[in-house]
Amino acid sequence: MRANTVNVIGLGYIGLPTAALLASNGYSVRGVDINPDVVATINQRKIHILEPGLEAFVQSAVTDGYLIASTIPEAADVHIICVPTPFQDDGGIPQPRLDYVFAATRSLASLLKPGDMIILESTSPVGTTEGMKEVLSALGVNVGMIHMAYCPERVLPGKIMAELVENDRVVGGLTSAATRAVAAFYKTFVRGAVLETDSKTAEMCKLAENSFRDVNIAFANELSILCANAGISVWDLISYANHHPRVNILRPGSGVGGHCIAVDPWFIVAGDPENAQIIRKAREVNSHKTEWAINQIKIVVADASANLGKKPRIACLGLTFKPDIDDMRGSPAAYIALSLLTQGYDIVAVEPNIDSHDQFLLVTLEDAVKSADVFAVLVGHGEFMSKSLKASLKQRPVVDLCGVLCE
Ligand code: SAJ
Repeated sequence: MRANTVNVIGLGYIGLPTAALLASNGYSVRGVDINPDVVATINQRKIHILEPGLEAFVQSAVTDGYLIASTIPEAADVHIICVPTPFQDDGGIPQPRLDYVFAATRSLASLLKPGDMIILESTSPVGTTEGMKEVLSALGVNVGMIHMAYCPERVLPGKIMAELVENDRVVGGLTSAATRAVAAFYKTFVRGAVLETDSKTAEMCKLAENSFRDVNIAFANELSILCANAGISVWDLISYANHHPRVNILRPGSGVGGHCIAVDPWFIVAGDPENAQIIRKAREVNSHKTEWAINQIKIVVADASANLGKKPRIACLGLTFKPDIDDMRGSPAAYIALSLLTQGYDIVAVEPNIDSHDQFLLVTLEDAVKSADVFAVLVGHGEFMSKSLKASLKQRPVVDLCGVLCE
Protein backbone atom coordinates (compact mmCIF):
# COMPACT_ATOMS: atom_id res chain seq x y z
CA MET A 1 0.00 0.00 0.00
CA ARG A 2 1.42 3.42 -0.98
CA ALA A 3 2.11 5.80 1.90
CA ASN A 4 -0.07 8.90 1.71
CA THR A 5 0.75 11.09 4.67
CA VAL A 6 4.17 12.41 5.70
CA ASN A 7 5.54 14.40 8.63
CA VAL A 8 8.73 16.29 7.78
CA ILE A 9 10.32 17.41 11.05
CA GLY A 10 12.71 20.37 10.78
CA LEU A 11 11.93 22.90 8.03
CA GLY A 12 15.44 24.15 7.24
CA TYR A 13 17.55 23.90 4.08
CA ILE A 14 16.75 20.20 3.64
CA GLY A 15 13.39 19.69 5.38
CA LEU A 16 11.44 22.46 3.64
CA PRO A 17 12.54 21.55 0.08
CA THR A 18 11.83 17.86 0.87
CA ALA A 19 8.38 18.68 2.26
CA ALA A 20 7.53 20.85 -0.77
CA LEU A 21 8.78 18.21 -3.21
CA LEU A 22 6.75 15.45 -1.53
CA ALA A 23 3.67 17.68 -1.58
CA SER A 24 4.18 18.27 -5.32
CA ASN A 25 4.18 14.48 -5.71
CA GLY A 26 0.72 14.21 -4.17
CA TYR A 27 1.66 13.34 -0.57
CA SER A 28 -0.28 15.04 2.17
CA VAL A 29 2.58 16.65 4.10
CA ARG A 30 2.75 18.17 7.55
CA GLY A 31 5.90 20.27 7.87
CA VAL A 32 6.92 20.54 11.52
CA ASP A 33 9.21 23.13 13.10
CA ILE A 34 9.65 24.27 16.69
CA ASN A 35 9.92 27.89 15.49
CA PRO A 36 6.38 29.38 15.23
CA ASP A 37 7.67 32.18 12.95
CA VAL A 38 8.89 29.60 10.42
CA VAL A 39 5.53 27.80 10.61
CA ALA A 40 3.59 31.06 10.10
CA THR A 41 5.80 32.11 7.17
CA ILE A 42 5.25 28.82 5.34
CA ASN A 43 1.50 28.81 5.96
CA GLN A 44 1.48 32.30 4.38
CA ARG A 45 3.02 30.64 1.28
CA LYS A 46 6.38 32.31 1.88
CA ILE A 47 9.83 30.92 2.71
CA HIS A 48 12.42 31.85 5.33
CA ILE A 49 15.49 30.56 3.43
CA LEU A 50 16.91 31.44 0.03
CA GLU A 51 16.92 28.60 -2.47
CA PRO A 52 16.23 28.96 -6.20
CA GLY A 53 12.84 27.51 -7.20
CA LEU A 54 11.77 26.65 -3.63
CA GLU A 55 9.26 29.47 -3.15
CA ALA A 56 7.19 28.43 -6.20
CA PHE A 57 7.03 24.84 -4.89
CA VAL A 58 5.95 26.00 -1.42
CA GLN A 59 3.38 28.44 -2.84
CA SER A 60 1.56 25.81 -4.86
CA ALA A 61 1.92 23.09 -2.19
CA VAL A 62 0.30 25.29 0.48
CA THR A 63 -2.32 26.75 -1.90
CA ASP A 64 -3.37 23.27 -3.06
CA GLY A 65 -3.58 22.03 0.55
CA TYR A 66 -0.84 19.40 0.24
CA LEU A 67 1.53 21.15 2.68
CA ILE A 68 0.55 22.47 6.09
CA ALA A 69 3.15 23.71 8.56
CA SER A 70 2.74 23.15 12.29
CA THR A 71 4.75 23.14 15.50
CA ILE A 72 3.67 19.57 16.30
CA PRO A 73 3.60 16.37 14.23
CA GLU A 74 0.46 14.31 13.74
CA ALA A 75 -0.23 10.66 12.86
CA ALA A 76 1.22 9.85 9.42
CA ASP A 77 2.56 6.93 7.37
CA VAL A 78 6.08 8.34 7.02
CA HIS A 79 8.06 10.52 9.44
CA ILE A 80 11.20 12.19 8.04
CA ILE A 81 13.60 13.84 10.50
CA CYS A 82 15.71 16.70 9.07
CA VAL A 83 16.73 18.58 12.23
CA PRO A 84 20.20 20.09 12.83
CA THR A 85 23.00 17.96 14.32
CA PRO A 86 25.48 20.62 15.46
CA PHE A 87 28.68 19.87 17.31
CA GLN A 88 29.84 21.10 20.65
CA ASP A 89 33.33 22.59 20.68
CA ASP A 90 34.76 22.74 24.19
CA GLY A 91 38.36 22.95 23.03
CA GLY A 92 39.04 19.21 22.53
CA ILE A 93 37.62 17.09 19.70
CA PRO A 94 34.24 18.62 18.79
CA GLN A 95 31.43 16.27 19.81
CA PRO A 96 28.17 15.79 17.87
CA ARG A 97 24.99 16.89 19.62
CA LEU A 98 22.01 14.64 18.99
CA ASP A 99 19.48 16.39 21.26
CA TYR A 100 17.35 17.63 18.33
CA VAL A 101 17.27 14.19 16.67
CA PHE A 102 16.21 12.46 19.88
CA ALA A 103 13.66 15.18 20.75
CA ALA A 104 12.11 14.77 17.28
CA THR A 105 12.08 10.99 17.78
CA ARG A 106 10.34 11.35 21.15
CA SER A 107 7.71 13.66 19.63
CA LEU A 108 6.59 10.76 17.41
CA ALA A 109 6.26 8.09 20.11
CA SER A 110 2.53 8.49 20.81
CA LEU A 111 1.62 8.80 17.10
CA LEU A 112 3.14 5.61 15.70
CA LYS A 113 1.10 2.75 14.22
CA PRO A 114 2.23 -0.59 12.74
CA GLY A 115 3.98 -0.22 9.36
CA ASP A 116 4.99 3.45 9.86
CA MET A 117 8.37 4.50 8.53
CA ILE A 118 10.77 6.75 10.48
CA ILE A 119 13.58 8.10 8.31
CA LEU A 120 16.55 10.10 9.58
CA GLU A 121 18.11 12.41 6.96
CA SER A 122 20.21 14.63 9.27
CA THR A 123 23.97 14.06 9.05
CA SER A 124 24.66 11.90 12.11
CA PRO A 125 27.36 9.80 13.75
CA VAL A 126 27.37 6.06 13.11
CA GLY A 127 24.82 4.33 15.36
CA THR A 128 22.34 7.23 15.60
CA THR A 129 19.47 5.34 13.92
CA GLU A 130 19.97 2.52 16.43
CA GLY A 131 19.99 5.16 19.18
CA MET A 132 16.59 6.43 17.98
CA LYS A 133 15.22 2.91 18.25
CA GLU A 134 16.43 2.73 21.87
CA VAL A 135 14.77 6.09 22.62
CA LEU A 136 11.43 4.77 21.33
CA SER A 137 11.81 1.41 23.13
CA ALA A 138 12.42 3.24 26.40
CA LEU A 139 9.10 5.04 25.85
CA GLY A 140 7.29 1.70 25.46
CA VAL A 141 6.94 1.77 21.65
CA ASN A 142 6.88 -1.67 20.02
CA VAL A 143 9.74 -0.84 17.63
CA GLY A 144 9.41 -4.21 15.87
CA MET A 145 6.35 -2.82 14.10
CA ILE A 146 8.10 0.34 12.78
CA HIS A 147 10.40 0.58 9.74
CA MET A 148 13.38 2.73 10.75
CA ALA A 149 16.11 3.81 8.32
CA TYR A 150 18.82 6.34 7.63
CA CYS A 151 18.83 8.11 4.26
CA PRO A 152 21.33 10.99 4.08
CA GLU A 153 20.62 14.12 2.08
CA ARG A 154 23.29 14.90 -0.52
CA VAL A 155 22.09 18.10 -2.13
CA LEU A 156 24.16 21.16 -2.96
CA PRO A 157 22.76 24.52 -1.77
CA GLY A 158 21.66 26.48 -4.83
CA LYS A 159 20.64 23.32 -6.71
CA ILE A 160 18.52 21.64 -4.05
CA MET A 161 15.22 21.31 -5.94
CA ALA A 162 16.92 19.57 -8.88
CA GLU A 163 19.34 17.46 -6.85
CA LEU A 164 16.60 16.13 -4.53
CA VAL A 165 15.13 14.44 -7.57
CA GLU A 166 18.21 13.65 -9.67
CA ASN A 167 20.80 12.49 -7.10
CA ASP A 168 21.26 8.83 -6.23
CA ARG A 169 20.20 8.02 -2.65
CA VAL A 170 21.51 5.52 -0.10
CA VAL A 171 18.93 3.91 2.20
CA GLY A 172 20.06 1.94 5.24
CA GLY A 173 17.36 0.30 7.35
CA LEU A 174 17.63 -1.23 10.81
CA THR A 175 16.13 -4.36 9.19
CA SER A 176 16.03 -5.50 5.57
CA ALA A 177 12.25 -5.04 5.57
CA ALA A 178 12.77 -1.42 6.67
CA THR A 179 15.37 -0.88 3.94
CA ARG A 180 12.99 -2.23 1.29
CA ALA A 181 9.98 -0.20 2.51
CA VAL A 182 11.91 3.07 2.77
CA ALA A 183 13.68 2.55 -0.58
CA ALA A 184 10.27 1.95 -2.22
CA PHE A 185 9.06 5.26 -0.72
CA TYR A 186 12.06 7.24 -2.13
CA LYS A 187 11.58 5.62 -5.53
CA THR A 188 8.19 7.35 -5.79
CA PHE A 189 9.87 10.80 -6.11
CA VAL A 190 13.61 10.26 -6.83
CA ARG A 191 14.80 9.75 -10.41
CA GLY A 192 18.36 8.80 -9.36
CA ALA A 193 19.22 5.27 -8.21
CA VAL A 194 18.05 4.29 -4.71
CA LEU A 195 20.75 2.05 -3.23
CA GLU A 196 19.97 -0.31 -0.36
CA THR A 197 22.24 -1.07 2.62
CA ASP A 198 22.12 -1.13 6.44
CA SER A 199 21.84 1.93 8.71
CA LYS A 200 25.46 2.05 9.93
CA THR A 201 26.86 1.86 6.39
CA ALA A 202 24.50 4.62 5.23
CA GLU A 203 25.49 6.83 8.21
CA MET A 204 29.21 6.32 7.52
CA CYS A 205 28.66 6.85 3.80
CA LYS A 206 27.41 10.40 4.34
CA LEU A 207 30.33 11.25 6.65
CA ALA A 208 32.81 9.65 4.25
CA GLU A 209 31.52 11.68 1.27
CA ASN A 210 32.03 15.02 3.01
CA SER A 211 35.33 13.94 4.58
CA PHE A 212 36.57 12.87 1.14
CA ARG A 213 35.96 16.39 -0.12
CA ASP A 214 37.53 17.97 2.98
CA VAL A 215 40.68 15.85 2.62
CA ASN A 216 40.97 16.73 -1.07
CA ILE A 217 40.50 20.45 -0.42
CA ALA A 218 43.11 20.20 2.36
CA PHE A 219 45.56 18.77 -0.18
CA ALA A 220 44.94 21.78 -2.45
CA ASN A 221 45.24 24.22 0.47
CA GLU A 222 48.49 22.64 1.64
CA LEU A 223 49.90 22.85 -1.90
CA SER A 224 48.96 26.54 -2.04
CA ILE A 225 51.08 27.30 1.03
CA LEU A 226 54.00 25.17 -0.21
CA CYS A 227 53.85 26.92 -3.59
CA ALA A 228 53.67 30.40 -2.06
CA ASN A 229 56.81 29.64 -0.03
CA ALA A 230 58.58 28.26 -3.13
CA GLY A 231 57.58 31.17 -5.40
CA ILE A 232 55.39 28.99 -7.66
CA SER A 233 51.88 29.86 -8.91
CA VAL A 234 49.67 27.15 -7.41
CA TRP A 235 47.05 27.84 -10.10
CA ASP A 236 49.48 27.12 -12.93
CA LEU A 237 50.75 24.07 -11.05
CA ILE A 238 47.23 22.64 -10.57
CA SER A 239 46.31 23.27 -14.17
CA TYR A 240 49.41 21.38 -15.38
CA ALA A 241 49.00 18.54 -12.87
CA ASN A 242 45.32 18.11 -13.77
CA HIS A 243 46.35 17.29 -17.34
CA HIS A 244 47.44 13.92 -15.94
CA PRO A 245 44.60 11.48 -16.70
CA ARG A 246 44.32 10.31 -13.08
CA VAL A 247 44.92 13.60 -11.21
CA ASN A 248 42.16 16.05 -10.30
CA ILE A 249 43.34 18.53 -7.68
CA LEU A 250 40.59 20.72 -6.21
CA ARG A 251 40.83 24.47 -5.70
CA PRO A 252 42.63 26.08 -2.78
CA GLY A 253 40.82 28.99 -1.15
CA SER A 254 40.47 30.92 2.07
CA GLY A 255 39.51 27.75 3.98
CA VAL A 256 36.54 25.43 4.16
CA GLY A 257 33.22 26.80 5.36
CA GLY A 258 29.53 26.08 5.43
CA HIS A 259 27.66 23.77 7.74
CA CYS A 260 28.62 20.40 6.27
CA ILE A 261 32.18 19.84 5.09
CA ALA A 262 33.73 21.82 7.94
CA VAL A 263 31.60 19.90 10.48
CA ASP A 264 30.87 16.34 9.39
CA PRO A 265 34.47 15.01 9.45
CA TRP A 266 34.51 15.72 13.20
CA PHE A 267 31.71 13.14 13.60
CA ILE A 268 34.12 10.50 12.34
CA VAL A 269 37.01 11.81 14.45
CA ALA A 270 34.88 11.96 17.61
CA GLY A 271 33.84 8.32 17.03
CA ASP A 272 37.40 6.96 16.70
CA PRO A 273 39.99 9.66 17.53
CA GLU A 274 42.96 7.29 17.48
CA ASN A 275 42.40 6.03 13.96
CA ALA A 276 40.82 8.98 12.12
CA GLN A 277 44.22 10.54 11.44
CA ILE A 278 44.07 11.89 7.87
CA ILE A 279 40.52 13.12 8.38
CA ARG A 280 41.52 15.04 11.50
CA LYS A 281 44.66 16.44 9.89
CA ALA A 282 42.64 17.65 6.89
CA ARG A 283 40.34 19.62 9.21
CA GLU A 284 43.40 21.17 10.85
CA VAL A 285 45.05 22.00 7.49
CA ASN A 286 41.90 23.68 6.19
CA SER A 287 41.50 25.72 9.39
CA HIS A 288 45.19 26.65 9.28
CA LYS A 289 44.75 27.92 5.71
CA THR A 290 42.37 30.60 7.01
CA GLU A 291 44.87 31.78 9.67
CA TRP A 292 47.69 31.71 7.08
CA ALA A 293 45.54 33.90 4.80
CA ILE A 294 45.11 36.49 7.56
CA ASN A 295 48.88 36.65 8.00
CA GLN A 296 49.49 36.98 4.25
CA ILE A 297 47.11 39.93 4.12
CA LYS A 298 48.85 41.55 7.10
CA ILE A 299 52.25 41.21 5.38
CA VAL A 300 50.98 42.90 2.21
CA VAL A 301 49.25 45.62 4.26
CA ALA A 302 52.46 46.32 6.20
CA ASP A 303 54.34 46.81 2.89
CA ALA A 304 51.60 49.04 1.52
CA SER A 305 51.58 51.07 4.72
CA ALA A 306 55.32 51.68 4.45
CA ASN A 307 55.00 52.70 0.79
CA LEU A 308 51.96 54.93 1.25
CA GLY A 309 52.91 56.42 4.59
CA LYS A 310 49.34 55.99 5.84
CA LYS A 311 46.97 53.31 7.09
CA PRO A 312 45.91 51.40 3.96
CA ARG A 313 42.26 50.59 3.27
CA ILE A 314 41.71 46.87 2.59
CA ALA A 315 38.95 45.74 0.22
CA CYS A 316 37.78 42.21 1.07
CA LEU A 317 36.29 40.72 -2.08
CA GLY A 318 33.64 38.18 -1.01
CA LEU A 319 32.19 37.28 2.39
CA THR A 320 30.08 34.15 1.78
CA PHE A 321 31.23 30.59 2.48
CA LYS A 322 31.55 29.74 -1.20
CA PRO A 323 31.13 31.38 -4.60
CA ASP A 324 27.85 32.73 -5.98
CA ILE A 325 25.59 32.13 -2.97
CA ASP A 326 24.36 34.40 -0.17
CA ASP A 327 25.04 31.93 2.67
CA MET A 328 27.48 33.21 5.30
CA ARG A 329 27.32 30.22 7.68
CA GLY A 330 30.81 29.25 8.87
CA SER A 331 32.35 31.45 6.18
CA PRO A 332 36.18 31.63 6.28
CA ALA A 333 35.99 34.83 4.19
CA ALA A 334 33.78 36.55 6.78
CA TYR A 335 36.06 35.22 9.54
CA ILE A 336 39.13 36.74 7.84
CA ALA A 337 37.43 40.10 7.24
CA LEU A 338 36.08 40.24 10.80
CA SER A 339 39.38 39.23 12.31
CA LEU A 340 41.16 42.09 10.47
CA LEU A 341 38.39 44.53 11.37
CA THR A 342 38.58 43.69 15.08
CA GLN A 343 42.37 44.10 14.97
CA GLY A 344 41.87 47.70 13.86
CA TYR A 345 42.43 47.39 10.11
CA ASP A 346 40.46 49.68 7.79
CA ILE A 347 38.12 47.28 5.95
CA VAL A 348 35.51 47.62 3.23
CA ALA A 349 33.78 44.58 1.75
CA VAL A 350 32.42 43.77 -1.69
CA GLU A 351 29.72 41.11 -1.53
CA PRO A 352 27.43 41.14 -4.56
CA ASN A 353 25.14 38.45 -3.09
CA ILE A 354 23.91 40.36 -0.04
CA ASP A 355 22.29 43.79 0.36
CA SER A 356 23.60 44.79 3.77
CA HIS A 357 25.75 43.60 6.65
CA ASP A 358 25.74 44.80 10.24
CA GLN A 359 29.52 44.64 10.70
CA PHE A 360 31.02 45.57 7.34
CA LEU A 361 30.81 48.63 5.14
CA LEU A 362 29.64 47.15 1.83
CA VAL A 363 30.80 48.92 -1.33
CA THR A 364 30.55 48.14 -5.04
CA LEU A 365 33.48 46.53 -6.81
CA GLU A 366 33.94 49.75 -8.77
CA ASP A 367 34.13 51.85 -5.59
CA ALA A 368 36.51 49.38 -3.97
CA VAL A 369 38.88 49.57 -6.95
CA LYS A 370 38.82 53.37 -6.69
CA SER A 371 39.12 53.76 -2.92
CA ALA A 372 41.05 50.78 -1.51
CA ASP A 373 44.82 50.36 -1.27
CA VAL A 374 45.06 46.59 -0.72
CA PHE A 375 42.79 43.87 -2.14
CA ALA A 376 42.07 40.46 -0.60
CA VAL A 377 40.16 38.12 -2.91
CA LEU A 378 38.44 35.85 -0.39
CA VAL A 379 35.69 34.22 -2.48
CA GLY A 380 35.82 33.30 -6.18
CA HIS A 381 32.49 34.90 -7.12
CA GLY A 382 31.62 35.01 -10.84
CA GLU A 383 31.55 38.83 -10.63
CA PHE A 384 35.27 38.87 -9.81
CA MET A 385 36.29 36.77 -12.83
CA SER A 386 36.54 39.66 -15.25
CA LYS A 387 39.33 40.84 -17.48
CA SER A 388 38.70 44.41 -16.35
CA LEU A 389 39.20 43.56 -12.67
CA LYS A 390 42.36 41.70 -13.56
CA ALA A 391 43.61 44.76 -15.48
CA SER A 392 42.61 47.20 -12.68
CA LEU A 393 44.44 45.22 -9.99
CA LYS A 394 47.50 44.33 -12.05
CA GLN A 395 49.92 46.74 -10.41
CA ARG A 396 48.15 46.92 -7.04
CA PRO A 397 48.87 45.06 -3.76
CA VAL A 398 46.65 41.94 -3.91
CA VAL A 399 46.29 38.71 -1.92
CA ASP A 400 44.39 36.49 -4.34
CA LEU A 401 43.32 33.41 -2.38
CA CYS A 402 40.98 32.16 -5.10
CA GLY A 403 43.04 32.53 -8.26
CA VAL A 404 40.55 34.90 -9.88
CA LEU A 405 43.34 37.08 -11.23
CA CYS A 406 45.23 34.13 -12.71
CA GLU A 407 42.39 32.54 -14.74
N1 SAJ B 1 35.86 24.51 -1.42
C1 SAJ B 1 37.19 24.78 -1.70
N2 SAJ B 1 37.75 24.23 -2.81
C2 SAJ B 1 37.04 23.43 -3.65
C3 SAJ B 1 35.70 23.12 -3.35
C4 SAJ B 1 35.13 23.69 -2.21
O1 SAJ B 1 37.85 25.52 -0.96
O2 SAJ B 1 37.63 22.99 -4.65
C5 SAJ B 1 35.24 25.09 -0.21
C6 SAJ B 1 34.07 26.04 -0.53
O3 SAJ B 1 34.51 27.32 -0.86
C7 SAJ B 1 33.30 25.98 0.79
C8 SAJ B 1 33.53 24.54 1.27
O4 SAJ B 1 34.66 24.06 0.55
O5 SAJ B 1 33.86 26.86 1.73
C9 SAJ B 1 32.36 23.60 1.06
O6 SAJ B 1 31.78 23.80 -0.23
P1 SAJ B 1 31.29 22.60 -1.17
O7 SAJ B 1 30.75 23.17 -2.42
O8 SAJ B 1 32.37 21.61 -1.32
O9 SAJ B 1 30.18 21.85 -0.31
P2 SAJ B 1 28.81 22.26 0.47
O10 SAJ B 1 29.15 22.39 1.91
O11 SAJ B 1 28.06 23.36 -0.18
O12 SAJ B 1 27.95 20.91 0.20
C10 SAJ B 1 28.52 19.64 0.56
C11 SAJ B 1 28.32 18.66 -0.62
N3 SAJ B 1 29.11 17.45 -0.37
C12 SAJ B 1 29.99 16.97 -1.26
O13 SAJ B 1 30.24 17.54 -2.31
C13 SAJ B 1 30.67 15.68 -0.92
C14 SAJ B 1 26.84 18.35 -0.79
O14 SAJ B 1 26.64 17.35 -1.79
C15 SAJ B 1 26.25 17.85 0.55
O15 SAJ B 1 24.85 17.55 0.43
C16 SAJ B 1 26.43 18.96 1.58
O16 SAJ B 1 27.85 19.18 1.74
C17 SAJ B 1 25.80 18.50 2.88
O17 SAJ B 1 24.66 18.96 3.17
O18 SAJ B 1 26.36 17.64 3.57
